[in-house]
Amino acid sequence: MKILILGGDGYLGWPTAMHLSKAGHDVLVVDNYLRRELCRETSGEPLFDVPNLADRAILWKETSGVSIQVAIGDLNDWSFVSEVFGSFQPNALIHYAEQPAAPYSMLNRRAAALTLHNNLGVTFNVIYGVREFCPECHIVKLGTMGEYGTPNIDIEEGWLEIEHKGRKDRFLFPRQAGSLYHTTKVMDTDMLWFYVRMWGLRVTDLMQGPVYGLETEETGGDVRLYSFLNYDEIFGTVVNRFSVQAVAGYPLTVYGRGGQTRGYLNIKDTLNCIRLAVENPANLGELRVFNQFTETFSVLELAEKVQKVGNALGLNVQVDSIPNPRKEMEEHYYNPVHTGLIDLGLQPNFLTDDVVAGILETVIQFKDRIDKRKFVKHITWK
Ligand code: USQ
Repeated sequence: MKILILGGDGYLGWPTAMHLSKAGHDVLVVDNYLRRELCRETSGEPLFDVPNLADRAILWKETSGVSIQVAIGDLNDWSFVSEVFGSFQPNALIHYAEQPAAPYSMLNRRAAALTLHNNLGVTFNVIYGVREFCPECHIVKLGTMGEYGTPNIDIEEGWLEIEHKGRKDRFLFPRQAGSLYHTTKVMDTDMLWFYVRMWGLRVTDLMQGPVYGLETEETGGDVRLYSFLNYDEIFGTVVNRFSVQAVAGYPLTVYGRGGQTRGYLNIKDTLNCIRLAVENPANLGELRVFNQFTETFSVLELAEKVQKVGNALGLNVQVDSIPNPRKEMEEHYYNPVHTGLIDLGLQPNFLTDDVVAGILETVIQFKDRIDKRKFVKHITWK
């Protein structure tokens, strides 16, 4: 298939490009380096430098023999979208091209506005790009489990049948996001669902939990092919942050009581889920939703796991509870369904001690580059 990867420079974009090109697809990655710019602006540089897309594509060609095409530009700019969609004519596109950090979206008005305009503007242009240039193209959109929040009922896979006063209908599962970033994903889903109903688009919306890890089948242990490892308070996600804190000898920053439970997945499983979704497309006129995670943990359970494995590696890992900068429930019910991707054939890579050790060992190679000032920046939701 001809596959466009929008946001192809990101934590997931580049590994996805390697994975799908290795699987035999014709891949074009698109990015405007926004994430790199925002990381620099907020002193959130990743643990090690990552080459730009053109250089990564050359490196990938040298190591795998497989080509990835690159286009640099802003998907909020319609003329750029027209050029890319019109000339490439994709069969499928993976839409990662969003400002991905919840804390960044809560930083100040400017950051909030950027998140809103970028995320919704790109989704809107993608919808128009598909309608105008490739109406049968399958849109695979990265949503988030955070769209659902933490309701006191089981979370279904996207849809809920409701019986009201003796009548029944099927609706999108109620959503109540916990940050402006997560709210833009709710709005994306609503916009996609609207155009699925109006224009018969073909869409898969992946409600993904926080991802961890760097190593994939394609990197083969070559750190030059690794993605960004962010560990700062804004762009770092919890397992990756705890791993860097463990290596730095910095007490793991559990927010509040640490009972916040989420569905997590290994970066390898993100790639498998994306490939399964692309290779088994939704129908025209269908908004298909999958809950994309493999196991649930509380934050405290994650900290204890990293502590146990870190100590076995000779690190002295402490766990701290710090005031929660976010507004979220620290004790809550959490039982999301996640059978759709398993039914398509996903075979999960769980968060075993070996996987945690692998992340810690990678971080240890870059121990000297850890800047402890990045761990806590006091960005609050208030
Ligand atoms: N947390 C801590 N200590 C830390 C960092 C985080 O206790 O040092 C807690 C947070 O309060 C939260 C949980 O860990 O309860 C997860 O936080 P996170 O920063 O790993 O993830 P989050 O901000 O929710 O966002 C990440 C990705 C986002 C994706 C989302 C999936 O950045 O792009 O959409 O995970 S989900 O969380 O399911 O919404």
